[in-house]
Amino acid sequence: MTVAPNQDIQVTAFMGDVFGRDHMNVYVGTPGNPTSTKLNPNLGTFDTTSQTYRFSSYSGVFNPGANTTIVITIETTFGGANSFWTINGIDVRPIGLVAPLTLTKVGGNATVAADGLTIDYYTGVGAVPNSEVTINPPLGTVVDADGNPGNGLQPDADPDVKGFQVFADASGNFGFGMRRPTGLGPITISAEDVTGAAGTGVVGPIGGGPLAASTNPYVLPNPYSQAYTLPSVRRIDFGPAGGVTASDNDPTNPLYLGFDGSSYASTPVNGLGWVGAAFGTFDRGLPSSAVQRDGVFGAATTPGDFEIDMPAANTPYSVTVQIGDPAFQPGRAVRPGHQPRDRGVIGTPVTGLSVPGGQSASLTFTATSDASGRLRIRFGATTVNGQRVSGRPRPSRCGRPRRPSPSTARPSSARARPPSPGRCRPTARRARCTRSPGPRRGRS
Ligand SMILES: [Ca+2]
Ligand SMILES: [Ca+2]
Ligand SMILES: [Ca+2]
Repeated sequence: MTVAPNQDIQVTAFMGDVFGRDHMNVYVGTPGNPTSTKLNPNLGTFDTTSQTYRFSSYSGVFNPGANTTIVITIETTFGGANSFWTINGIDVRPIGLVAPLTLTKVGGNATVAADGLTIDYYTGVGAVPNSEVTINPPLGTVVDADGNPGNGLQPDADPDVKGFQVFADASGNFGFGMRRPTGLGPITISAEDVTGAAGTGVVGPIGGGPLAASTNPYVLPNPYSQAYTLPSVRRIDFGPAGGVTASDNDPTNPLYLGFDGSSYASTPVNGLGWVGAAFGTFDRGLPSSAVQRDGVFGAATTPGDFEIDMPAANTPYSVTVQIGDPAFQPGRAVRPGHQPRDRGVIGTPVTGLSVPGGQSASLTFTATSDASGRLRIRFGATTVNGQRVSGRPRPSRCGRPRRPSPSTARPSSARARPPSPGRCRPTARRARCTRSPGPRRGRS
């Protein structure tokens, strides 16, 4: 097709079928080299085989240089479950004709805590009336397809299309709710009409080649950036993703963050997770409490290091862990500890704690963040149900680092002393702790 030379153009390919398609590529090139530049960044971009959606819309930005003709080529490559390519529509337009969408955070654009729990609402204007807009934040999860927190969470407005869509109203306005990430970000929230007609944020990335625009991915004018801080208190309920998570009347953080055996990525991306490995989860169901019923486990030969990024460096934090398994037989050994590690996390190991099946133990100790604000806690031959980190030494209160109240603060010598397994605090129900004659081999 004919295009104006020497200006950035956006190409949007809408691909799919009622049958699954896979291993498809879309190229943008010139008559002399039609497959020089690939739109899709990888072979999975347009895959719909074994997905819940049947269509995928994807955009990228190209610059044809002195060429006035571009060629778009669609192919299906060897492999995959399907040997046909299909395409439903293509939109090509100068980047200046991508109608700008404007996003606004309800309540004002503010820096908020990356708690992984709170849902923030955003409104958008400038869309084509009654159009379909894909909301695509790099972190966080879009969970509400309208701008109304009072009517529950509306699901993805178009399950047939990859990603989370919302519909604009007759005036081109739309809204959505997004659950905060656990990482520090910051993030640019992208929103784009599935046809490519309007957008804000980031377009692409494309697979690359000589026609790639000068920035890849391409940032549209006036993007919306959301900044975060790391929370001063983290409460984590380990268990399968999407499982039951606990809540109570804690005045600071009434909700626990559900977390599975996923790996730590980085401070900006997730701010917490298991270092260097991913672990399995279990859920024994009722009648155990939401915290106790499920957890993460590892084998005796594979200790688990859980890292949490906290806002303050070189600061003592109170850490409470709850350990046990509602279903396991007596004799299982657990060895929690926060141990010297290769990245400067320091602490004294706690060893020999044994929690019989059907019981759990709560253990509180102080750990000091390193120069980057990181805490790392090692669990050996254990399962862990939940974890809380806060700046006060008492697990029943919330607070900020370095400011324990006089009535609750322990002497510094007591806070620095390693906890004894025999002193651990009983949990709410029938849990108790016993001193083990020594570490025993755990099973999972
Ligand atoms: Ca809603
Ligand atoms: Ca969708
Ligand atoms: Ca749990």
